[in-house]
Amino acid sequence: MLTIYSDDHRLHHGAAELYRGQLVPCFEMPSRADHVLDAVRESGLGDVVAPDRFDRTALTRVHTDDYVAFLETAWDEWRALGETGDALPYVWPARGLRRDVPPTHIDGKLGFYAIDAAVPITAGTWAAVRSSADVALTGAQRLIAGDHSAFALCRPPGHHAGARAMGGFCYLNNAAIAAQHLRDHGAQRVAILDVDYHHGNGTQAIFYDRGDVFFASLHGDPAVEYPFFLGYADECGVGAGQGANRNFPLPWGTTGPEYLAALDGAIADIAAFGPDMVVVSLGVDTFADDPISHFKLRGDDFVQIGRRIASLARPTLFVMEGGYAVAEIGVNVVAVLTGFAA
Ligand code: FKS
Ligand code: ZN
Repeated sequence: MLTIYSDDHRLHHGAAELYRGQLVPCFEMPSRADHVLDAVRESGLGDVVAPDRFDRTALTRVHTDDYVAFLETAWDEWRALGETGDALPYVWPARGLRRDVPPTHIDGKLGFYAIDAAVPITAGTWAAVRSSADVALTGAQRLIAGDHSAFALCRPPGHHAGARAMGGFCYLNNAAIAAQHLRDHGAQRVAILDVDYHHGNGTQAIFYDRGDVFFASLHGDPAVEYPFFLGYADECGVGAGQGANRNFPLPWGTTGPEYLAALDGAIADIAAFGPDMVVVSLGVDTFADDPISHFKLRGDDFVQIGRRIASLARPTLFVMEGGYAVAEIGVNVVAVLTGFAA
């Protein structure tokens, strides 16, 4: 299995995020990707290659033009205020406020285009974000070219980003952009399986009214877990997308066997949908020692995830999402990938 990776991810390194009333160092940090890359290289999984550059139009197949334009210029607009620290939103168009008029001031734009404050914008954020999408698109292109699998070692992650919103460390939705690229270049039906600990609200919302892209997600119950406002079991899709969305909210403390039982359900749904190709939003923050999550998966559980995905017997693109136990993130990612490849 080929891994696609770019050092450009380093250009995005937020200083701090708000966590329980304190500013703490960002959990989503460059060393995460370094550990995954090291583990991939040690594993003998296959070669590591640089991404190709894709047209901006590959991004606007999923995101709105005004949102991409916001991401492209946000840092320059922030710097023009005389600021040198990270740009962060602080006000949002919540209930009772207008969300039909995009503000022109950067402070307003940051909130208009964000679902939360976990999305610092730095001088290098756009370059890193664009490169992260290129990594996913290059992986998708490998499947189109006939490869059976590929691993897009993306950073920053993507699954919380909606068509017109950033959030939860995510700016462009790499998995959604890759899935759309597969649709645009041959695949009639694509399934996205999201095994990150957090619900992939952005991916769900992007494809919610479509019958050609199936979305299944296993995640911490949104009643008690970020992103809180999407990810319940009764969200099944609308219109042409009715029945093409499936959520498996799971309680804090979920163990490997319990998780794998739910995964069997998701795999069965995907098999019934009959996709030509599969995209996996691969987060390993389901790990027992993850500092911000509450599942109890370990070692062989990750191998089993990979094996079950392989049972679908479809060309499969793995797209890196979360995982914050930095020292173990590489081992856990490689466990999924080698479980798939075995
Ligand atoms: C800690 C509280 C939680 C936001 C959590 C975001 C999780 C991101 C992720 C992704 F895959 F996108 F990276 N804050 N401050 O793991 O789902
Ligand atoms: Zn996560």
